[in-house]
Amino acid sequence: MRVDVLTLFPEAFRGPLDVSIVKRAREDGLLDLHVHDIREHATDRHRTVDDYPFGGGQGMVMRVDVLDRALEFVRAQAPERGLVVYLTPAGERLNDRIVRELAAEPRLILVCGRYEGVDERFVEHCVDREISIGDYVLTGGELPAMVLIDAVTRHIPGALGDAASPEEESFADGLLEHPQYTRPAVYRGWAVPDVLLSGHHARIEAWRRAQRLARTRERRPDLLGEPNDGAQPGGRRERLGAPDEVDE
Ligand code: 9D3
Repeated sequence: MRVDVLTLFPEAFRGPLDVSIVKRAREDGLLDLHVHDIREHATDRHRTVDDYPFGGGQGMVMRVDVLDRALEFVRAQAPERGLVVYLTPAGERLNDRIVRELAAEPRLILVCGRYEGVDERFVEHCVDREISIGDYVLTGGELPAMVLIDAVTRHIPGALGDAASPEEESFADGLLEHPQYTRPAVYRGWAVPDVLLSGHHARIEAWRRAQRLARTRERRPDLLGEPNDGAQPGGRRERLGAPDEVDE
């Protein structure tokens, strides 16, 4: 898959996409990532990319002409048309279904906004999809674009290696994960649940299932089809039960 990013801050993309699975996918040629500086497509001597909003209001708006030239320049670098995704707080909220849809594309062109956003004519005529990563305000679309690239990369065949498959993961079946433990079995008196050391596989599976359901009911009732009425406890996590007093 080819991914092109249009941004005013190309340097933001060094680092997060140069580690772990995404790094490997790029080295293996599974992900062909190109980051482009929108400012290179400004034409005046001050290299202006934004201007005041018509009708008044706060902040600045990214210019349709600069964005359109940047898009056409980038688009011409490869034969695939590319699905144009604009990262915006006003977009559809990203989820597992959308990630899978985007991962099936041969090419994505991600547009990162800064300031108050981009001229709506660019959205109307050039953008295929508007995506938000959640209901909180960030300073720009760069981190959301990196989130999207990371999530999509995991779905490129071969990117996770032979063992792992994104098909059978949490969210695929709509429940949160059960807790995981490894050695030592007791640390500072903190003991691993007995059932996991029992070797009784049916009981272990039943315990894990119950944990997944309890966690989902407590933390994400919306995943169980309950309306999200905002009445979840929230805040600092509860620590249930007495401290385990077990010798190491
Ligand atoms: C005045 C209204 N603001 C929207 C809530 C303006 C505004 C604030 C911050 C416009 C853009 C931004 C920068 N954020 C993004 O570009 C962004 C974003 C986000 O802030 N949260 C979640 N997902 C995304 S995707 C792009």
